[in-house]
Amino acid sequence: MPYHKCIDYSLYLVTDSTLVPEGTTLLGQVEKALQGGVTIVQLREKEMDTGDFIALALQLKTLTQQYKVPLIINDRIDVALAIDADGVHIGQDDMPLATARRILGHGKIIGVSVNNTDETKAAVDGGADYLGIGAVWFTSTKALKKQPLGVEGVTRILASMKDRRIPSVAIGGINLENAEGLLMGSFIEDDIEGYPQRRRLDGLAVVSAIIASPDPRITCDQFTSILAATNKALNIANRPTVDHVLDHVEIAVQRIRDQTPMVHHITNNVVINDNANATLAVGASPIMSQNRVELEELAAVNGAMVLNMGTLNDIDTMVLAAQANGRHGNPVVLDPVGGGATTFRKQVVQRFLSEAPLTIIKGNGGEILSMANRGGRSRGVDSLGGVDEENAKAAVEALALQHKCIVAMTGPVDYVSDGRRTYAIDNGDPMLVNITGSGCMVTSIVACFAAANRSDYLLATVSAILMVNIASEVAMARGDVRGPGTFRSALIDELYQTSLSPNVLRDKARLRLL
Ligand code: 3NM
Ligand code: MG
Repeated sequence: MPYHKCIDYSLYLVTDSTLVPEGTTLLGQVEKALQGGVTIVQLREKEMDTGDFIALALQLKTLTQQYKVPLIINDRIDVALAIDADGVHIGQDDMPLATARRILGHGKIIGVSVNNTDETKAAVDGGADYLGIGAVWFTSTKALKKQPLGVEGVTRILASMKDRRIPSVAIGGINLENAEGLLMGSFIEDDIEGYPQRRRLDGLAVVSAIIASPDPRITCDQFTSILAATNKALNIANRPTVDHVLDHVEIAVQRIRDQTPMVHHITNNVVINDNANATLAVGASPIMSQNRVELEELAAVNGAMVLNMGTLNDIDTMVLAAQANGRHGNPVVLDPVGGGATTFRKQVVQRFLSEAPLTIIKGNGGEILSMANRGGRSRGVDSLGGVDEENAKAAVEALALQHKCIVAMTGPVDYVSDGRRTYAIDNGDPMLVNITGSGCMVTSIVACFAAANRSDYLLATVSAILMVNIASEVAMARGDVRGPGTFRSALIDELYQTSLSPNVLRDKARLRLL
């Protein structure tokens, strides 16, 4: 459910072909807007025939793909399916959310328009990926059925989403003059479980101010500057940097230790004990149940789920468990163990991708390259050494964009991407490859971090991988490790001990933003 997809909603363009200035085209205007930094596009055509709509949508898809930006179709699920768009946006009078989800599956984005707290609750509970909150102000782009919300109404809706928050954009009458006031005015800071929680709009959805602009590129540059300036004023990192990660890893670890999230594993028989011990060592609570009867109850507990396909005993139960966790807002981490090794495993990966709400995919080089159709061999379940950086980056970015989740590829260098930003981690002792299941252990730790750090799954994943890798270096540096057996114990010790303060990290972390 909430927040499992990783999408940048900050500058959300909604199209309207009736508003383009004389002498310009919709595609031309959208391309300029993409050059100016639009992060997501919704094709909204209220009057167009289906054939024309599909033709236009296909052209737009070619364009948005060039800019690595998702394309959402307004209302028309048939058109979204026809062109394999990234998702749909539905209004309160359109197809019901549950029906749309059944048709589109979990791999697609579904946004819902809301105007009050009841609609908001229904959309969040129903598994929407994001909200369009509106209308903020009067607009000549659309005939409004209800009074505009104003900044105060938007704030009320944001505040109503307590701990179950999903990304939200505001829409209706937004322009360069009022954007900053809306972003700043709707920001809320309060305390949930001892941590400051910041609730704010994740983006601005704009029609006429961009589409009717004489130069959408300049207009979007200006919106982007406003978004950056408000982020700065609110002390929110604009584009996560290496420093941002290093400053936040310690609190990310502390959150696990404070919250003790439950991490439900359906993992393989080889690593089950080590995964449980590693989970405990970082401060989370492991449960290794494979029984279908209790999966719904387990999913209702705050935590995360590991879906490790090393031993595929009961795939249906794995899918059901992932769906139950998704419904309850828990992140789901897929480890596609041996994913490229056999035809059967390739099919199972495809099934998980379409039926399970995945938050993070964490595999080794062979598995991730194979999923991205960039070669990649799996020999049994072990990894096959180094992958060149260009290929690795391309694979994690493509998969993250395609499946709208975080993708991590582990190996001598680890790569983590949300599709737009990719980190490389050069840490990790070579001894890690001499114990079985060290990759599966990373997946467990990723799930622990994701469970306790839901507002930033990219940061959670990078933090987790840094932690295991640095713990492996510290373990080897102790001097009492004589081989894989003692290393295995030392690694679990160091996961338990390691405190990743910014100072320690600055000393040890070898993290690069590619
Ligand atoms: N939906 P402009 S308001 C498409 O309230 C749309 O749900 C709204 O256009 C809602 O940015 C709107 O030109 C139009 O004001 C917004
Ligand atoms: Mg509609």
